[in-house]
Amino acid sequence: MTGGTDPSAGVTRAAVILPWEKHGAEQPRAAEARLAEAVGLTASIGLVVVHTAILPLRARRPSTLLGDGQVEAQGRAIADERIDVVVVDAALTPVQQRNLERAWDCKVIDRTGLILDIFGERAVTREGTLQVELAHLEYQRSRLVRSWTHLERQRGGFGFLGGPGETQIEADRRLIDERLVRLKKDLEQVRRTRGLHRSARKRVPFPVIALVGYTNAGKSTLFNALTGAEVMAKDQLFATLDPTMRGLRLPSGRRVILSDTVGFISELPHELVEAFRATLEEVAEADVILHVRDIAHPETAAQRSDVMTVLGDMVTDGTLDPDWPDRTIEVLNKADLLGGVRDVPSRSGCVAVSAMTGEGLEALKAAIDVRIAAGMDVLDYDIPPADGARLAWLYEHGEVIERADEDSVVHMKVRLLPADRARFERR
Ligand SMILES: Nc1nc2c(ncn2[C@@H]2O[C@H](COP(=O)(O)OP(=O)(O)O)[C@@H](O)[C@H]2O)c(=O)[nH]1
Ligand SMILES: [Mg+2]
Repeated sequence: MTGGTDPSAGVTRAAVILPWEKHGAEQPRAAEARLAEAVGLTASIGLVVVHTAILPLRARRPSTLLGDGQVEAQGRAIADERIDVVVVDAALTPVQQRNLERAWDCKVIDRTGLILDIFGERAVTREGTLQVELAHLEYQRSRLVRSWTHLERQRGGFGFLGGPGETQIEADRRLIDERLVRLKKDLEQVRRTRGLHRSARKRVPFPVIALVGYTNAGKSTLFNALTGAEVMAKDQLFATLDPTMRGLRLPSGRRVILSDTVGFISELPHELVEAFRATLEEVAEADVILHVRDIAHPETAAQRSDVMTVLGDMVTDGTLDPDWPDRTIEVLNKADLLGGVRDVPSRSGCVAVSAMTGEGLEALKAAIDVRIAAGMDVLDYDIPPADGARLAWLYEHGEVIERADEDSVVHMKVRLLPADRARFERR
């Protein structure tokens, strides 16, 4: 994030404003849920949200989107709260964005801009980074063009001679176009060699558990509750290590790595779909997928099918193995809001929990253990007693089911992950 920061406090103070068009009877709750999502997204890039508002939209004013009275009232709150950045949870034209920045004397970003920031921070793979950069440049380019035509219109009669603004924007546009061409080439190249990269990355020493689900479903809360980490939610700004991966020991004693991913976002702007998919790549690498759901959300069923559809599409384009449902546990989170885990209707493959109260977490860990074991191979190895290193390796990475020691050989029966089996047999 750029924009005004308060160096003494070390935080960027943000407001989140949701322009809301009235439709449908259910709307107050839907608006609250949408605002909560936008607040969650804003907080996820380290901004501190100190002011929020839901503003009914009567007409979409071309100059500011919002009405004059709304702009003024928000301006007072923004000054009072010493706000550095305002997130407007809507699509703003470049003109609207600029006019609001002038009226409020602070940085203004719209929904697409915010989401691009989040993706930019969270893209891990080379392909993901390129994909996000591509979406970012296309966004910038569209802003350039539109603000240029606007300036031309303002300049009126003498615009046809081409002012300094025009040549500058032409030059910027050319630069962006060149960069776009290069990016697309790089992206093609990376895609062609994707298989190679993937097998190289497969060498993480422990099984990986990926959390997926909508923003605000409780992924980070669950991540913290399971790993006992306190840093995530509030201190993200100061975290130097990758805050999205952390180790965890399961009831069996097995160590795994938990990986928090970018959340699904309602009504994802069309031009960001590819970039979002790219951030989900780590899911394809995971040994177990935890699909975290907010079962108290008004649209919980629609959210679930969105997640299933996107994962299904990843199978179609070859990014995800078709067996992913076998490796997935549906986590029915926020059970406390429905009266506790016993009051949540459940099916097999689902575990009801409350990441907030901790209820159900032991059952969830046990379920993860079962999933991992189900994906393991049971193997027999004969190892010379002197080969302590290989024996130790099996204890460290596998589950020893039986051991029979003879003078010249140790018979071992162990459960190993397919990847570990390959690694062991290569030694
Ligand atoms: N009542 C309740 N709230 C929860 C629970 N888990 C998370 N939350 C809240 O839901 C909001 C979003 O949580 P967060 O972990 O940031 O969601 P993420 O976007 O999926 O990472 C926060 O305000 C959490 O405090 C839960 O089990 N019960
Ligand atoms: Mg989160």
